[in-house]
Amino acid sequence: MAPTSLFSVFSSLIALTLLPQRSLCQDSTNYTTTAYHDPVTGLDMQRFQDTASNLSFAIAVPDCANKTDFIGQLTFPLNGSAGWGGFSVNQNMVGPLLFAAWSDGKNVISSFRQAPSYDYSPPETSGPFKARAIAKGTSVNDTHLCYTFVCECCLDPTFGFQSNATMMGYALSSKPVAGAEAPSGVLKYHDLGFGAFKAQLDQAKVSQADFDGVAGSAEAPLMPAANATAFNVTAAAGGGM
Ligand SMILES: *[C@@H]1O[C@H](CO)[C@@H](O)[C@H](O)[C@H]1NC(C)=O
Ligand SMILES: *[C@@H]1O[C@H](CO)[C@@H](O)[C@H](O)[C@H]1NC(C)=O
Ligand SMILES: *[C@@H]1O[C@H](CO)[C@@H](O)[C@H](O)[C@H]1NC(C)=O
Ligand SMILES: *[C@@H]1O[C@H](CO)[C@@H](O)[C@H](O)[C@H]1NC(C)=O
Ligand SMILES: *[C@@H]1O[C@H](CO)[C@@H](O)[C@H](O)[C@H]1NC(C)=O
Ligand SMILES: *[C@@H]1O[C@H](CO)[C@@H](O)[C@H](O)[C@H]1NC(C)=O
Ligand SMILES: *[C@@H]1O[C@H](CO)[C@@H](O)[C@H](O)[C@H]1NC(C)=O
Ligand SMILES: CC(=O)N[C@H]1CO[C@H](CO)[C@@H](O)[C@@H]1O
Repeated sequence: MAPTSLFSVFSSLIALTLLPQRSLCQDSTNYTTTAYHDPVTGLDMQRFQDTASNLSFAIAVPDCANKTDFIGQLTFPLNGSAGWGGFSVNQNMVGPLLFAAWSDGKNVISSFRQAPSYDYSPPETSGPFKARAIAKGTSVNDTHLCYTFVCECCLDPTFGFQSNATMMGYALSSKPVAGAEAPSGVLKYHDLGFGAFKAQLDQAKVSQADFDGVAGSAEAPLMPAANATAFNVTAAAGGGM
């Protein structure tokens, strides 16, 4: 899967300048998740790793039908605390449930977003979805962020998740988040990378007991800012490139 064909960009001009760079560079990224044993949670997860940017996203789902929760682990480099990384529940940027995490200099701050267009920081959105940090798998310093979390009610078709395809998107930016102390922080362009990957969720299943064992230690969710807009399910159904 070409990284640039999906999870598109804020302007087609920028897209044109990024496309050749990524496709000409030697890129050993495998855009299908592979097996990953996470030593922190002890879970056998599936993990995507972007070798160009060093962003990785690991996922485990409970072995039980009709579940919308997952345990995720997002890691990526920071530059003097600056930057943000995130994922989309499908291959698109415009429409589906998005998530971003960053550092406020001390802690990991995160929020859910929904992009009505490509051309500005996707506004914060509110809904039944929640991210709850797993403290033993969460750390941040000036150069590195690791956020291990339970994502509750995230893999819902209503929010753009397609259980038949299980493509997901990722993005990474080196740019400082303005107002980083709040979940409404302003996200700048994902200059370090973006794209889609195939999340092999069938192979990311862990027993409900193991899932609950890890999820049970998760902290209270970081609540969205008061002005977050309610998630628009109509827009999620429409999708975008
Ligand atoms: C990517 O990972 C998948 C799943 O493990 C594997 O089947 C495939 O061979 C890998 N592709 C490459 C190019 O390594
Ligand atoms: C990614 O990680 C490798 C191995 O640690 C390192 O050599 C490389 O500089 C890193 N690249 C980026 C963009 O952080
Ligand atoms: C880190 O940020 C500084 C200041 O913006 C910049 O000069 C430098 O190139 C960045 N380093 C990396 C590895 O991106
Ligand atoms: C930042 O955290 C990473 C990952 O835990 C670690 O490898 C690195 O040494 C840390 N950097 C500093 C300056 O502590
Ligand atoms: C998955 O289902 C959605 C919604 O029904 C459809 O739009 C999409 O084309 C399907 N994808 C695949 C790979 O079958
Ligand atoms: C909420 O308020 C913050 C801070 O004033 C602002 O940056 C953000 O764009 C607002 N979000 C929405 C969804 O209006
Ligand atoms: C929700 O999205 C649809 C389709 O993009 C749009 O027509 C509608 O105005 C949006 N609703 C709200 C409340 O923004
Ligand atoms: C309501 C709903 O989504 N039900 C589904 C639960 O999972 C089983 C097995 O995967 C499906 O057959 C149901 O349609």
